Amino acid sequence: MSLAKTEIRAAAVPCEGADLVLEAFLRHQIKKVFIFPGGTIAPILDRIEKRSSIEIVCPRTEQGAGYAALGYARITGETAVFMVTSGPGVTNAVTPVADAYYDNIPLVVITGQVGTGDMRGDLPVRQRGFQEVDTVDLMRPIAKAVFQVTDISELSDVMEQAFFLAGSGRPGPVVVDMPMNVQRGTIDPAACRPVVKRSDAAPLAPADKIETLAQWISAAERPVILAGGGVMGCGAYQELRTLADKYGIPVTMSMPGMGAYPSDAPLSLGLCGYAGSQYANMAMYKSDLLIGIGTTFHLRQTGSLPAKTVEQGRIARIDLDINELRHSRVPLDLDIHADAKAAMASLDRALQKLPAPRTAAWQDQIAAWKAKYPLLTGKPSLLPKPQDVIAAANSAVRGKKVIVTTGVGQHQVWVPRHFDFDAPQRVLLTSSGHGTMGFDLPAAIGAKIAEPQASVICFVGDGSLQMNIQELATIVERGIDIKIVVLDNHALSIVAQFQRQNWKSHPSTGEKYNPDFAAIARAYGIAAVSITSSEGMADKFRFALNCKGPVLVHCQVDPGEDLLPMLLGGHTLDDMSNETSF
Ligand SMILES: Cc1ncc(C[n+]2csc(CCOP(=O)(O)OP(=O)(O)O)c2C)c(N)n1
Repeated sequence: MSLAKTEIRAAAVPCEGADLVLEAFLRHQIKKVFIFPGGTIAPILDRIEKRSSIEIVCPRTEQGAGYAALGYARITGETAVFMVTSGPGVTNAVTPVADAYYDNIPLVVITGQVGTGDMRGDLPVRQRGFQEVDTVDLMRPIAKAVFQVTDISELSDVMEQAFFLAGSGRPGPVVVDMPMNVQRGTIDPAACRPVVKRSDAAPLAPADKIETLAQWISAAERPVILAGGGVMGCGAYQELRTLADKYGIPVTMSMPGMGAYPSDAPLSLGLCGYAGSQYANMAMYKSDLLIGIGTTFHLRQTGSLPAKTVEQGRIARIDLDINELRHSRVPLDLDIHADAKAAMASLDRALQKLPAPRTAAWQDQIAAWKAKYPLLTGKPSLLPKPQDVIAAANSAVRGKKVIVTTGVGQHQVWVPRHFDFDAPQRVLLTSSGHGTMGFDLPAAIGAKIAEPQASVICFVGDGSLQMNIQELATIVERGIDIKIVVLDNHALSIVAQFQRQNWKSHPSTGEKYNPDFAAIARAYGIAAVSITSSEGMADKFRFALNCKGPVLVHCQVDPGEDLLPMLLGGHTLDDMSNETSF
């Protein structure tokens, strides 16, 4: 894209704070900004529009803009820019910022703020400026860094730091709060604090620890790799495949790690943890060497008994974040502070000099567990099973490059169980750490903007869809070709299941009235298909997912389906529950 209009700025001396923000965007080759407008962000929007070719993407709410930015960042691998106005714009932005923090997504967030003269500061009053809110304190616990620029001469260097911090090391959101008078203030660029270019180098995999791990792998009889979002973040798919395939090591994945290794490969164990399969969890539990790569060993992956993650065996962990290693939830026998890609390449070199592990018997054992504990697809019912819906969609797009987004709930788990992932060809975007309903639709929009050639499918529960359903308008307005598959069970079913399991009833989560989502889609101008029976479902999916233009597929699915098996609190990984809550 040509950024020719930006040269106009160079001639303007002195310049305004808003020009300096734009200049930082251009220095970092920002091509799109995701925003929801308001008065205190208007000066920067004006500059972007008049003096650059950067595209302003404006969904219908701050959450919509935030999640579109996250989808865009995940797919491009670049830092995305998300801008909101002060006050309610900021408070609405909190949730996507938290998502970026917990799921390591590089994001620069520009928040408008009242002028410095209108700020409450340390006064014991609630508010001085209209739409004033304490952005710094609100964002501090959910951002890698938060800046408030009160001196225009520091603005350019603060922006530089923001981009550096967002994208370096373990990525995340960085917030820059911009008071109105700083955006509109003027300065001679020569008077600005110089912009310091920062760089960092990923920690080198320590040779002695790599050697130790290589020896452990060589001697292991039952090794398992648990690949997490860190493998996806650094694009180390090939290194992981080399390690697993060359040395016969089965691979399981966390939700953010799905696709790091192909779901349908013989050594794949798919999703692990509370919602994974019994065979994946069995393999972790019975392993003699569990190797976590770019994963937090979160409660959701290893259960509530961290000291009993493996029955008898060693645990090694490779991570870029030293604090994660120092404060590992699961006790470690070996920690390796390194970038996953570099560490796996070093590990392969070290393993080449050692006898390969003998894992044939282990692989046979895992095949036996796969046969004994197949993924359940529920009892027959009149309405289609959600698992079958996802499997039908999976078959309909076989061979295509596909990006999948989800909401949060049962459907979020059925997707990695029944849809095949294989990055970078088939990628899953989902809200993992923060687990936010409403991530689904806007993240799909951002993903499609990032990669227009890919097929983008948004699997969404009826509850999650209604969190950001207004983004159907953005889809139409921008002509975005995404396919939306609504799994409508008239329930907030994962919570309903939890309630029934514990208290035998499901107040406020079951038997929800829902509108005809297909009719709603048509009202927005989106083609829609309704599915109420398994008969002909495969053909409907083949048509809906492969035609041109956005389509919403409204599937009425069996409300009597539990997410099973499930790893409940207080149980070890070999002991998932199959007990229905109904
Ligand atoms: C913003 C937000 N509010 C509340 C929750 C708690 N919650 C998790 S899943 C869920 C129900 C989701 O329902 P639906 O999207 O229909 O998915 P289903 O479980 O039926 O597949 C709720 C209420 C959440 N994760 N996010």
